[in-house]
Amino acid sequence: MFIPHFFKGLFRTTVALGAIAIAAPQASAGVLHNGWNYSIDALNDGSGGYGYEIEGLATTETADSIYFALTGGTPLTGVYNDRAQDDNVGWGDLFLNFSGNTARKATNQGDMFGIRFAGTNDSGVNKLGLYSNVKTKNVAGKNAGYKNLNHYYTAESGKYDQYNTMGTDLATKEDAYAYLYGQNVANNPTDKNTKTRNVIKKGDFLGGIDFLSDSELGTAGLDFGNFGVGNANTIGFKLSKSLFNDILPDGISPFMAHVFLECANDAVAIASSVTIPGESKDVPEPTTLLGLGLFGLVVAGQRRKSALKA
Ligand SMILES: [Ca+2]
Ligand SMILES: [Ca+2]
Ligand SMILES: [Ca+2]
Repeated sequence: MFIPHFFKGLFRTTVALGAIAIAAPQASAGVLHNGWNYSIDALNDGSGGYGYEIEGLATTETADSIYFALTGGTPLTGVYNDRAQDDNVGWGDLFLNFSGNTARKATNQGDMFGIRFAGTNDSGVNKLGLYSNVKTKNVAGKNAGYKNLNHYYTAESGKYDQYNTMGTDLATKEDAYAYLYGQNVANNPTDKNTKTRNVIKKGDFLGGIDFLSDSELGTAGLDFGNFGVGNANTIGFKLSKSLFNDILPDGISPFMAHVFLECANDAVAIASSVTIPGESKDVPEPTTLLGLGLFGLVVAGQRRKSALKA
């Protein structure tokens, strides 16, 4: 069973927090810098040139909002490509998984969230914003891309199989396969069992997102330049934590986020966490703490069980 190192740390943090009932420190993964958590992607694994090169994904939070930022050679509105059905290849949708399970299992169980942030892409949902209970689909075929991940990794003698293939937190293709499809697939990836699912097919709309300008992102502390990237296109947006009311428990929720381009020529993921404020932040009620502890224990327990089976 694949358990990303950082993810394991996050779950431990959650459990410990429930047990000792101390004010929540910000759980972290990836690379922390100036208040943001960064996952820097391989800089030479974008098939087709710089227009299809993801450089990084970063996230942070304030008391009431979650922030995401993406950077690379692909602009928010995509790039012209006459081999795509709509003559345009851009970003897929960003997926958020709080379940502690693989992306496939989370999706099958109705636990996957998705954010459509690229208004010109081929998403199956219309409005930009956050969706719950998402089903996913593949649009790489009509965007002149890789319909499956095995094809991407074996194309051109494996030149796109680079370290940090989906950023810092899914560094190898085995990690990527295991997170997306499960360990069995990671052990034997084929064209058939690694279909690229890169946009929302359908889901329940929870609310919109607010885009952030470069200067707003800078004020918020974003600094891709610290890692030598972020010189071309940086896309940033935030969403209100209130969209997760009655969905996520109060306290720290670890998550995995990932995004592919529409052509699946590049992808990146990040392991991070968000703290959902309780109704009484300073003096948590016992039930809240109990809930938090149980949530962490249940998730950690599920993962241990999975690990035993694998
Ligand atoms: Ca890349
Ligand atoms: Ca397209
Ligand atoms: Ca990548």
